[in-house]
Amino acid sequence: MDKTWWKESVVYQIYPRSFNDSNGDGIGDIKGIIEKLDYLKELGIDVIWLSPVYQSPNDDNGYDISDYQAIMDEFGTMADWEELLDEIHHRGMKLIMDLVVNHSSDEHAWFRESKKSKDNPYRDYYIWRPGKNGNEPNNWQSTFSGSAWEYDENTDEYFLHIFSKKQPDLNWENPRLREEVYQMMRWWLDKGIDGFRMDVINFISKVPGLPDAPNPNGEKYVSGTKYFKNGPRIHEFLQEMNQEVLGNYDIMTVGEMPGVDVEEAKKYTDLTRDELQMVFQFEHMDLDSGPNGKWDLKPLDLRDLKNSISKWQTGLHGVGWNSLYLNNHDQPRIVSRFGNDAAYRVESAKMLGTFLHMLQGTPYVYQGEEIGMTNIKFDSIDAYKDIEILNMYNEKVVEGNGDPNKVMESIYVKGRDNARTPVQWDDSENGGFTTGEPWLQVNPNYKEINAKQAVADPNSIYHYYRQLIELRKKHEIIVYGDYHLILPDHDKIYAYMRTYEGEKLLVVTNFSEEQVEFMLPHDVSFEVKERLIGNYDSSEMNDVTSFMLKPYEARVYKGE
Ligand code: TEU
Ligand code: CA
Repeated sequence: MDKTWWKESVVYQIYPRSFNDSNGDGIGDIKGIIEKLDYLKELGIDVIWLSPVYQSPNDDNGYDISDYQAIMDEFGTMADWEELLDEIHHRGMKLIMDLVVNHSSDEHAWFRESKKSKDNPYRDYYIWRPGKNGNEPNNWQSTFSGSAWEYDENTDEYFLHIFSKKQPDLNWENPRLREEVYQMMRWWLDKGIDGFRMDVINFISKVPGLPDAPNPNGEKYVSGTKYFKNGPRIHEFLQEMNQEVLGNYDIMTVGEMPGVDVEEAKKYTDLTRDELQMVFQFEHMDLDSGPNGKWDLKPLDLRDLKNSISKWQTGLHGVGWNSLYLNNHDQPRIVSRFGNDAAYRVESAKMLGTFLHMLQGTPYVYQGEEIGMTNIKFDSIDAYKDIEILNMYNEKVVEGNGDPNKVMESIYVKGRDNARTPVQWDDSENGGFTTGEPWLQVNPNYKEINAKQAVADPNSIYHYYRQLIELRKKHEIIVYGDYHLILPDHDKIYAYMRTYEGEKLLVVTNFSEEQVEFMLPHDVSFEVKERLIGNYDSSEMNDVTSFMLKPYEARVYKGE
């Protein structure tokens, strides 16, 4: 397996609006990020992924871009951004930017032109269709509720928007559009950035004809995902992008790909195919949803997690490369989700970090994860800001007859604002995030959970993450070793073995608040040499054939 820097790196995701506010307007900004770079360096971070900082009307917090080559005023200036890049590079870290080119904002100059007339030169930058029998061109549903089509009176046609109606989909069938995107990408790369995270990049090729999706229950709108995920020309487009842009730079690339499976992911990440290096897949994030989508709550069965992760670990081994994540700005906080954010917050956060960081792949840490930030419960829907939450609530409760308590419960468990409350830096007002009024309320637990406390406490989640990251730098087996699941049927213990050049790593994690006994299966041989890390004090050694695990305990042993 080829060794490269991006396989050996640990990435930290910054969602700038919620990271750190330097000027008291309640909104995180670029200068605020610069103030915290030493904190990230000390954590051991190699690469920073910055969620969008481009000019945007913020219908979807920057994922609706009106100018790809300008910085959002609220976040600062291009000079601030250049300083940020310099400061990151000075510290020996790298910066990857978010690339959002499945759609733009409806306020982008291209779309303003495109709307003007059917023969405008920019018309075909977007996906316009006439209505069908007085209705939308097809029955696809928007990710953010309602139809995926918006009617425009001026030209009497509809445009496609898989996300909000302020996020019209770009038409990748148009070679002029593709060339403009490539130029823009080169412009950023020539400024010295180190790669891209590509937003829903597996959605850019749509099935020609944009057919209606099957609708057995006669609903108004239904998911059209199968007509645009991993679409017919997707590999061609990515190969072209690689040839025109990516392949000419030493950079890191990761494609966000809802609905991708292992077989497709092999194609995307097999380096000999010249597409991308990694994908963000969602299988493990969908295990606690029922058949009706993310708001259909279902408890996690640990065996499902084992099946899914193991399939990805072995499937991509030697072919492509995994990204490893449990959090991002779209997902609830993992300690509240797969852990226990009350009695065992510290223990379970460390256990989940251990589970993830000992796998093969490139780990991503989302802001606040390293201090064990938790989900939020606002009493009123009015305190929420996320367009997905607000549209869903409106559709189900305001316009429909859904039970408001049930809907609020699903928002508490799955809403994206769980991940977006401001980072808790210290125990001063607003957690030290801002001296003003924060754009989204700070989680009231900031007095207890904050970075200042975590840095000062050697037993904190922060220092534990720092050690996990350090171990990855010291032991090649953590990066490159292959993976074997052990105890596949156990419903509380997730244990696996890594092997590399005659060495072995044994990772044992307890996903429950019960004491459980671990027993090494008879057909697995392992001789302990060293205990690498664990989330409880444990002097007891060295026989690992059987031992008791405390609630949410995690242990990692090196041996042969
Ligand atoms: O998300 C794409 C995506 O499909 C999801 O993660 C989505 O947010 C979730 O399924 C909703 O339930 C990306 C961005 O990460 C997200 O923040 C944007 O809103 C979206 O694309 C549109 O740009
Ligand atoms: Ca600010």
